[in-house]
This record gives sequence, C-alpha cells and structure tokens, in this order.
Amino acid sequence: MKTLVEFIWEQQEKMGKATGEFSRLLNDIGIAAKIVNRDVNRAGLAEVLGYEGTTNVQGESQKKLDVIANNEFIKALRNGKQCAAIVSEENDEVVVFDEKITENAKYIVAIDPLDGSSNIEVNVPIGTIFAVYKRKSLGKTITTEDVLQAGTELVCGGYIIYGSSTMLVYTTGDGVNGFTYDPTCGLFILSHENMKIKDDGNIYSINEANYIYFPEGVKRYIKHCQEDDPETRRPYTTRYIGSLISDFHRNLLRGGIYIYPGTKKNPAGKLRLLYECVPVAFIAEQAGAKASDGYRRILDIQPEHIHQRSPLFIGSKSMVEEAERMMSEFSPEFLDEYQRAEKS
Ligand code: P6P
Repeated sequence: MKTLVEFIWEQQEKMGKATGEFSRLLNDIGIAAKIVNRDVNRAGLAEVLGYEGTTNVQGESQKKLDVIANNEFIKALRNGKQCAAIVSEENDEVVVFDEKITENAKYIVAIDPLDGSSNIEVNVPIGTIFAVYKRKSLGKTITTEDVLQAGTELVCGGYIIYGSSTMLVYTTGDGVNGFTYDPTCGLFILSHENMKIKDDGNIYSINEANYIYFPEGVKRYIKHCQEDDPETRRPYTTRYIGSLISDFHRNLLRGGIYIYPGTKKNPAGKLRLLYECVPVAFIAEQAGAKASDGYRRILDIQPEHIHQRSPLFIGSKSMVEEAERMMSEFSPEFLDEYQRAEKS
C-alpha cells in the first residue's frame, strides 16, 4: 500500500535536486480534495445543495458546493504558500495572494473546483480539474505571462473524481497514476499505476442534442461511429454523463472518445481551455492518447485570456485522429470561425 504522500516524495527523490515545494503544493491539493469529498458525499444532508444566488464569469448560477469547493482549494493553496496565484472558473479575475506569499511562491494553479456541479442533486459523479504552472516571473508581482501559458509549459495536470469512490489522478509528465481515497483512514492510496488509454476504443461521448449545430465534420464522425462494421467494432456504444471528468475517466480506463465541439452558435465550444481542456489533455497524452480542438493539439494553443473556451476532442488516439480527418475534410473552414471566436 503506497499513499499519495509517499508516492509524491518518491517522485521528488527521482528528480534529485527537488526542493519539496511542488510536493507540498500537490499535497495541499490533496488536503482540499478530502474536504470537498466530505461535503460532496453529504450534500443532501448538509444543506449545501441548491444555488448560492450568485453567478460566475461563465454566467452560470453558482451552486453552494461550487463556492464551498472554490473556497476550500483557495484556502489550502494559500495556507501551503507554494502557489502565488489562482485562475479559477468561479472567479472573474486572477486570485493573487498577498506579497508575503507571492514574493517566494513559484507556482500558478488553474482550477475548475467542481466541474459538472449541476449533477450534484442527481448523484452523478462530478470532479475537480487542476493545472499547475511554474511562474515565469520572480518576486512579488504576478504577470500576464505567468497566467497565460500554453499547455506545453504545464508542470502538472490532474483531477479528482467524486464518484462511487473518490480518486485523484495526475501526471507530472512521467506517466499517469491514480489514487483511491480510503475514508476509513483519510488517505489517498495508489490504486492505478501508469494508466494507459486503449488506442482503439469503441465508446463515443457527445451531446447529440446539439447535432444540427455541429460542423459537418462532427456530423460525419457521429455517422461513422454508428455504421455497421463488425471488423472495427462499429456501431460503437454511446455514453454521455454530462460530467467531463466522469466521461474522461471512463475513457481513460476503457478507451473511447469525448467530444465537445464548437457549434455554429458557439464556435469555440463550451469548455474552458486553461482549467478544463489543458489538464485532461496533458493526462491523455501521458496515457498514450490524444487531445485536440479538432485541428490543433490542445497543449500547443497559446491562451489569449484566462476564461478562453476551446472545442475538445480527447481520448483513444485512433478515434481522435479519425475525427480530426473528418474535421479537415468536411469542415476546414470552421477553424477560422473558431479562432476568431476564441479571440473575442
Ligand atoms: P452539456 C459541465 O457543465 C460541463 O462543463 C462538462 O463537465 C460536461 O461534459 C459538459 O459541460 C456538459 O455540457 O452542454 O452537454 O450539458
């Protein structure tokens, strides 16, 4: 039995000259995850269901647990003193900690504290998604370059899924490992070592209710998934939970593709680049899979603003590549439309 803390220290020793600061930051995330897990698991009992009565920058009404989770992660990262600033789905602006912290803290965290929170009341698994970057600047002042970094600069990408069991899954660029939370002892235990996504899955995950607004390439790919071809295990199976982390986690374990494309109404799609697409894209690539916006590698996209949206095609490599082929063949023009939207 290896705990998350033991694993983090082992990884740190492998890195030789590590100072322990990143290990401390990752442990801080683990502490907040345990507290959020407790609140999520007793949501129906602890009067934390329902709406806060506020709306976030997404224009989404904030649920009480969204705000509670956001506050828990901000508090844990502030107390740990390794993080200088946070980009959060729940905050319009960057949360910059006071100078006593920023003058020494080396990291920036981008986080969706509780993705899919609209599923809380119906007991569908939800998740926290986080990305950790190293600051470009030094000293007390946080710069735009610190918070608008491409995914290729990522130090760590991870998520916590609050489901039938609670798991923390992350990568620092040396493979993907999953830790299952044991509430009887309050520890995350290594349960899924060196996770890999099957190259040829047979599950596709997309909200087909938006079909008429999809680019032609997406429509063609959906029809491709539904064709009768036993040799390639088609028709595939469709699964769509409405919770990115739940759909992605299933595909990580069983193979498959998740697509949230841009549409004629919303060319840049719905998902946020910094704290939804990039962290899972880093994990996908480390697990031998692929993540793009239908045309470009997610990790290569240079963010223009902190709440920028991006389409997401992610999962088994051969499935993503097939979808990308159809986007290039049948919707080549869509990239320009979407790039204009992402700058707005
Ligand atoms: P739709 C949750 O709001 C989320 O950001 C993802 O977790 C999920 O996959 C997607 O949106 C669901 O969106 O438009 O299909 O309801």
